[in-house]
Parts: sequence; C-alpha cells; structure tokens
Amino acid sequence: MTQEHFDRTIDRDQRIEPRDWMPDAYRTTMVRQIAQHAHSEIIGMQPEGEWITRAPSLRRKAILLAKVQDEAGHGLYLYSAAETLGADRTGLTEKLISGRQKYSSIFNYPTLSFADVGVIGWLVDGAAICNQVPLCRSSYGPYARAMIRICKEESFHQRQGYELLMALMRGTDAQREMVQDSVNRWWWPSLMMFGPPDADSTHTAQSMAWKIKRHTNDELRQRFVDMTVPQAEALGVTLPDPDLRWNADRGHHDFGEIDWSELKRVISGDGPCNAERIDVRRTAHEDGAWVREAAAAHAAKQTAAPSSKQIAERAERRP
Ligand code: FAQ
Repeated sequence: MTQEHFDRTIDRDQRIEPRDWMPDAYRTTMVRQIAQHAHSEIIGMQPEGEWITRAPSLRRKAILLAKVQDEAGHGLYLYSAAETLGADRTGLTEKLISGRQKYSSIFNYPTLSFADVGVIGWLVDGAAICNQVPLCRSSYGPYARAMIRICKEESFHQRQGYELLMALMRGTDAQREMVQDSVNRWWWPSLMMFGPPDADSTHTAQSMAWKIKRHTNDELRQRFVDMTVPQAEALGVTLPDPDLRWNADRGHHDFGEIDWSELKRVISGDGPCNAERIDVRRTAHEDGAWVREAAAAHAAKQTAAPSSKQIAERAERRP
C-alpha cells in the first residue's frame, strides 16, 4: 500500500479509504477542507438560528428549527469524516475558536430581516449545492459518502427558502421590498462562497489532480449564476449587478467584477460578524463542557469491568 497504489486508485476513479496509504499532503488537504466545511455548517447555524424565536408563525418556526438542526447534523457527519483521518473533534473545535482554522466567509454577514432566512435558503444553500454535488464524487470515501446525504438535505433547504420568498413576493409591497433588500445584500457574498478566482486559488490545481475537487472555483461560480438568473426572474427580484447579461457566444451569463478585497477582509477575520460568530461558538463550547464530561464518564462506566456488587445485583434481577 504505497504511492503506486494511491496513484492507481485515483487514476481509476476509485475511493481512498481511511486505512489506505496516502501522501501526507493529501491527508493534510482533506483534513483542512473537511474541517473548514464542518466548521461552516456549525457556525452557519447562527445567522438563521437568530430568527427561530422571531419566526412569524408556528409553521415557519418548525421549518426553521428543522433546517438549523440539519446543519448541526451535517457538521457532525463531517467531523466524523475528519476523525477517520486522525483529526479529533476536540482539536478541530479548539482550532476554530482560536482562529487557526477557517469557515465559510458567508456566515460573517448579519441577518437583518426574516427575508434573509428565505434568501439564505435560496442563494446560500443553492451555492452550497452547486459546490457540493460534485464533492459526492470526491476521491476520499468518507467525505464523498457524507456529501450524498448532505446534498439531499441542502436541496430541500433551498426549496424551502424559495418557497418562503414566493410567499413574501405574493404579499405586500413592504414584503417585496424586504426580499429585494435581502437579495441586494446576499448576492455578492454568495458568489464569494466559491472562493478566490482560479488564478489566485492556492489549492485548486493539486486538489483537482487528486480528484478531491472536480471543478474549479470559477466553473462552479458560473454554474451557480446560470442556475440562479432564471430563478430570480421567476421570483420577480432583480440581481444587483448591472453587468449581468446572457452571452450567447459563451452560452453563459456574463457578470460584473467581484470585490475580491472584501472576500480577503472577511476571510482574514474582519467581516461584519466574525468576532461575534466565534464568541458565540466559544461560549457554547465552554457551556457544554459539563455535557462532554458527563458523556465521557458514562462511556467509561459502560466499558469498565463490572464490580462484584454490580455482578451480584444483576444476578438478583435475573428471573
Ligand atoms: N470562505 O485555494 P482555495 C454551507 C480559503 S457550507 C472562507 O480556492 P480550496 C451549508 C481557502 O480555505 C459552506 N475561506 O481553497 C450551509 C484557502 O485558505 P487556506 C462551506 C475561503 O479549498 C448553508 C484560501 O481561501 N462549504 O454553506 C473561502 O481549494 C446554509 C484559498 O482558496 C464548503 O466548505 C470562503 N468562501 O477551495 C450551512 C465546501 N474560499 O485553507 C448553513 C467544501 C476560499 O489555505 C446554512 N469546500 N477560502 O487557509 C470547498 O469546496 C473548498 O474548500 C472551497 C475553497 C471552494 C471553499
């Protein structure tokens, strides 16, 4: 099980599994991407979670609760996938709350109205699907398999977001304005989710060679724009880009220049909500210490050899 086996497995489009030999750099890259992805799901619970107590009806509250819970589940599958590479969850959480590991830039923007819940479902989950469906064919087995279920749930999330926005667009002028304002704020950050342009992407070439990534950042961004434009038209909202138009020669939509300095700022910790997001996560982690301790103590009890008193008690309980 060496480099030759690894190369052959990648060439044949087969999966690398946890016990297979893999180059150190492949393992490091996988841990980096899976950890960032897991952190994004967990931090991503916050912007929408803030609206659970303020949802306008019981139905919307139930939907939102379920969605936010799904994101927690995605985080857990992904931390488990990272564990198969030897990266334990405690260590990864420490790295997140001390700023040594990243999470998606998109979750550093505030949710100012309930329309943001719909727009996050439509645009943010929509972008996540575009990015993640190809990851179902990623070369690392546990990651690719986790992604199948995650993508199914993200597709459902996207539809619930779109359905919420359709309801608002059928409502009053004030509700339609609320949706447009939300689209104006989330459109450009959603395009930034796909990462820097290919020319500036540190990892794309190697990750494509290892078949971790199946498409470049720019290819996926273009796919997202092409998919979203007709949805915006059907909804009756305007995407805030005067340069957005169909290019028949390319068979794609052209779109305006993205403010890459904003992405750099947000990634490096200086977005509107970075400090708050990490603060909330750190507090939740500290507040949950007793649960982890209790669970560990319980697990230790289960695995410990039973005492003579326990053996006697169990014997007595037997019919
Ligand atoms: N934000 O060389 P590349 C979701 C970093 S889940 C922050 O192009 P790569 C579900 C990048 O890490 C959303 N950092 O990197 C949901 C690298 O830094 P490093 C998360 C970013 O890995 C919905 C550097 O810039 N999805 O939304 C970003 O080849 C609603 C250079 O970049 C995933 O994680 C960014 N936007 O490509 C949850 C999907 N972009 O590590 C709740 C899996 C780039 O050298 C509510 N990940 N960076 O320090 C991927 O597909 C890839 O990792 C990319 C980046 C495409 C994100």
